[in-house]
Amino acid sequence: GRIEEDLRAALASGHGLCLHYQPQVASDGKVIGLEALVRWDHPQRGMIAPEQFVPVAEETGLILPLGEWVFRQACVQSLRWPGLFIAINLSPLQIRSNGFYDTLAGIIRSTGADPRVLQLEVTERVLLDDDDKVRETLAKLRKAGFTIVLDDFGTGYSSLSYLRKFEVDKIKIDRSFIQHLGETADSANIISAVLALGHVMGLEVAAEGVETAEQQAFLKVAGCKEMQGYYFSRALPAIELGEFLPANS
Ligand code: G
Ligand code: G
Ligand code: MN
Ligand code: NA
Repeated sequence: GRIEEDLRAALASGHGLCLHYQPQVASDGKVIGLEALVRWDHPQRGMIAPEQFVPVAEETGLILPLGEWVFRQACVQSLRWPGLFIAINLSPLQIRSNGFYDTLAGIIRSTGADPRVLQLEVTERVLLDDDDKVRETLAKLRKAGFTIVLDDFGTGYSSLSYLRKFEVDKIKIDRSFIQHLGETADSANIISAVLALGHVMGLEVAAEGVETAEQQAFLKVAGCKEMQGYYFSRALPAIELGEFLPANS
């Protein structure tokens, strides 16, 4: 279809795609990292959301060159923001693709980026098959210094067994739990329990989708040390991030 052809052209020319960055803050409000989120400024249709073209890219195989483009771009940008981590979303198809580790390692070498400031966000979807290849790839990436993050935590199936089978460093509590805070006691209880679980397992725990001062206050008291959401900032182009960055960057 049209989206496929146009995306192919955008990837070939390098025009139209860009990354926006959403700050992630510590409990004192200080920015500690940024999540890279891909955007596409289509020549005729204007800004297209990733929900519309990432699935097309996954169906057509274009997710591999798109994912490489995102990763390289984030690596280059990471060099300009020392002291901040950059989180990059990975499609399950990327992680299962042949040579994925070598592809990332090659981009790390050619850009000079430091894997220790790069966080790779994977969803439970990638872990569903429980295959050895995925497990090995993630373990290798972790050994190379990348931080592995389990994104949208709590929305998939049997999340808890993944924590045992796959080595991850960090979990990101899905925004649906944060959004329902204050409606019933359930969300608050689940969030508190996930924080406790993560912490006894030695994992970092982040909350996403924080939109209000009340949600931020609850999470802080509950011991959540990393937060992200519209309350702090939406995703912004790199040049608009100035006020969120440390003074020297
Ligand atoms: O801002 P938001 O609309 O950007 O993102 C919508 C969805 O698209 C999220 O689920 C997010 O994880 C996904 N997404 C954003 N950027 C990327 C990317 O670079 N690669 C992949 N695979 N998914 C992305
Ligand atoms: O799936 P992933 O967690 O990577 O999602 C990133 C998506 O979440 C992006 O679409 C981003 O725009 C969106 N997002 C970020 N902060 C908030 C928030 O506070 N509320 C809501 N509803 N969405 C958010
Ligand atoms: Mn994410
Ligand atoms: Na998420």
